[in-house]
Order: sequence, then structure tokens, then C-alpha cells
Amino acid sequence: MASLFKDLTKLSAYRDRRFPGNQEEFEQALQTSTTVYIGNMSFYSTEEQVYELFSRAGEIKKIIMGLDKNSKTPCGFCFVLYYSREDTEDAVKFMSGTILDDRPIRVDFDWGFQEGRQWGRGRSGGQVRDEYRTDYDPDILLALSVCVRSWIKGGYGKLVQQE
Ligand code: GTA
Repeated sequence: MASLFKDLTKLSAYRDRRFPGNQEEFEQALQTSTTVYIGNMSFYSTEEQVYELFSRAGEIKKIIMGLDKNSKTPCGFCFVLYYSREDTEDAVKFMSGTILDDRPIRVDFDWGFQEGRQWGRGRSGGQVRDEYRTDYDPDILLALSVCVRSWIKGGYGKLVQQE
């Protein structure tokens, strides 16, 4: 089947500054990769929900949840790896803007998952974009309030409190 994306130079507006190659190699990887990046996710969406939604585009090989590098908890993005390029293109074409846990998710072509890419790169541990956010995001506020409440109660988390 012919590619759904006629203009391959505009596959993604995102440029990964840690991609180990030049612009031409980056674009080549985007054109052949079977990985998609999902952004603008709720911190509370699960791998099972991602599987349920994205398997509508095709058979999934693997899902890697994006994690805050300090707390090791989901921080609003993930990678979905498909077996076929056609399914990858379908995911970008048909899933972008889908509402998942009340948020319109963003689905982007990705150059390919490598160990380490699952971690948020922001200074606080989460995604870089959340450090520039000026709008109100209930997910981030809720995550913060859970941290503050736990700290006020003694700060040692559930395990110690149960002892
Ligand atoms: N395929 O759109 C994407 C995408 N994003 C946003 C992140 N990843 C993506 N992959 C695809 N498409 O593996 C991947 C990354 C990494 C993981 C986590 O998700 O490749 P991150 O979001 O924490 O960090 O990545 P990333 O992607 O390196 O940050 P970003 O958004 O490109 O920012 C790069 C630079 O721009 C930063 O140095 C920052 O100083 C600056 N910047 C970013 N946002 C703003 C802003 N709103 N205002 C001013 N400067 C900004």
C-alpha cells in the first residue's frame, strides 16, 4: 500500500537534539521507523489504556511509558512500537487528537526508541515542556498536592506510615 504521507519532509516538527546523527539521517529514520511518540498524556493514564487505544491501529510490539527520572512515575508521554510501518502511519494519522483521560493526545512519528529515552529530560525530572508551562494543568497540580500532603503527614510515604 502507498504511504499515507506524501510529503515525507514534514513528518514531524520535533527534532531530537540527542539524535546521534545528522538531519538527513534523522529524516531517514522518521521515514522508516515503526515507533510513535504520544504526548500530552495524563500522568494517570496507564499502559493498559494505551494498549487498548493504540492496538486499534495495528499489532503492538511494545509500549514504553515515559517516566519522571526522579520519582520513576509516568510524566505524560510514551512510545508505542509497532511491527509494521503501515500501522505506524495509521496511528499518527488517525489517533492524533483522540481524547484519553480528558486530554487530546498528540501522536508523532519518532526516530526509534533507545534505552534512556523513557526519562523526562527536564531539570525537575519530568518533561521539558512542563517547566515552561504557564497555563493551568490539573494533572500537575494534583501530582504536586499529593506530594505536599505526603510531606505534611511526615513525608515517609505509605510503607513507613503503615508500619
Ligand atoms: N518523537 O514531539 C516529540 C517529542 N517530545 C516533545 C519529546 N520527545 C519527543 N519525541 C517525538 N516527538 O526521549 C521525546 C524525547 C525524549 C522524551 C522526553 O520524549 O526525545 P522531554 O520532552 O523531556 O525533552 O523528552 P525534549 O524532547 O528534549 O524537550 P523539548 O521539548 O524538545 O525542548 C528542547 C529545548 O527547547 C530545551 O532545551 C528547552 O530549553 C527549550 N524549550 C522547550 N520548550 C520551551 C518553551 N515552551 N519555551 C522556551 N524554550 C523551550
